[in-house]
Amino acid sequence: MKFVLSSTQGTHGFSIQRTNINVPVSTGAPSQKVLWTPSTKGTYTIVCSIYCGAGHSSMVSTLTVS
Ligand SMILES: [Cu+2]
Repeated sequence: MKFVLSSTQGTHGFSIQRTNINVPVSTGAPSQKVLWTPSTKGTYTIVCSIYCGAGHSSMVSTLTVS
């Protein structure tokens, strides 16, 4: 699985919970590429791990590995 990460506004953190993936992503920085091979099926929660202002707490998503 490959994630290509960039930010159009501010600094954020791309974190997949229950893994050691936690990558800062900043405006103007080159895209971050993250490769991950899940070893366990299931649902993973993705959060922004760096406080980025209003809306930070709503920056949550899920990823299902089947
Ligand atoms: Cu944030």
